[in-house]
Amino acid sequence: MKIEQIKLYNLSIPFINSFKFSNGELLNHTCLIISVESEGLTGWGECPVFTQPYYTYETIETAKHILEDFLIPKILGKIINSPTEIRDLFAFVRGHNMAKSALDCAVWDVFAKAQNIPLSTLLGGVRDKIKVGVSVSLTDDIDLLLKNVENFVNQGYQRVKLKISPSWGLKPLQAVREKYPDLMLMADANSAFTLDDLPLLQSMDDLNLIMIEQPLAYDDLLDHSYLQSRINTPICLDESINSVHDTRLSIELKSAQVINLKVSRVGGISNALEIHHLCQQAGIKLWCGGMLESGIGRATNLHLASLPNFVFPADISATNRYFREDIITSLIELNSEDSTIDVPKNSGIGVEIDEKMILKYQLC
Ligand code: OSB
Ligand code: MG
Repeated sequence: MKIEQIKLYNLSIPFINSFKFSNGELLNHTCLIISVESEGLTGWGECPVFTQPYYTYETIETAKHILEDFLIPKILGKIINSPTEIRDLFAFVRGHNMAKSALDCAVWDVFAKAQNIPLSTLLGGVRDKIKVGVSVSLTDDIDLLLKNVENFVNQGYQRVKLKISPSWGLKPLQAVREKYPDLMLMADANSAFTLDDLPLLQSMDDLNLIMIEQPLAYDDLLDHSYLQSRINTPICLDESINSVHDTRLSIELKSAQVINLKVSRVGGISNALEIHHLCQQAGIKLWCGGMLESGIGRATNLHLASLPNFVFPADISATNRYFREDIITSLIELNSEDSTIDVPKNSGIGVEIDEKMILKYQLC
């Protein structure tokens, strides 16, 4: 397919409530949206990057620069025979995975649309609805936390992830566990702990958590390996896994039993697929993470999460968990009876883009 046109939109969509984690607080979902036009079809991809380098080193400004000055010129006007070519074409840029992922996902979408099949079919997906859970913002106000969790549980979410920080100790987790003895509960530290917190991390073993996500440094695999050998709760890596190579190292070092796989963090669908297959062989369980995406990234994630080795409920909640309005014409909704979301059935990512909303939330 000839890549005829590529457009980039810089958006800021307000959240219903701010999202707080150990590195900062977000009031809006900032992202770059990419469209790729080919043979009368349009593919869409999202770069869910923050304005500050809180989570990875990328920011809106760096992603825009890398896309406009390096990645877009590399494929614009070229003939691409398979979306798997994109990863190799982008290999000349080191890192900048979120920038790469947006364009890579848009090309995968346009190829699935050209074959008139859902993206999940092109990827080898095996299910048409995805078990999902919800990620709950950081707060030390226990009453507010319990109210927030109750609200999500009442909506039908069966798996809850609490953001945690060492300064507030175990109290938030203990309070939720006491009220919900059987809930699938987990914690995400976003790298806020060190090995000095070992006793605190060991005491989490009493809380029957399904996993603890990224307790230690964002660029560490060795300390996580040490920690995993001293706690029973499975460690899940998020920030530490940015490539196939990181995945191989974490398997060799036994740094984690679970990986939270985000297509944006690993630089696109080809890398996500390779990591998926590698983990499947190595007995490392996956689940699909989220970056507070708009409907475009949320839809891409639903297709990816249909692959067989995604075994824990995904961080893909319904649109109304975060947004009053979205840039797709239909909202993504929770099936409250079984805590699932349907994989969109139409071709490609399977959702229709609301260009009026893109213009409404576009920054100049
Ligand atoms: O660590 O998984 C994370 C959101 C932004 C940045 C990092 C993370 C998160 C989440 C929310 O936990 C996941 C979602 O609902 O999209
Ligand atoms: Mg995380």
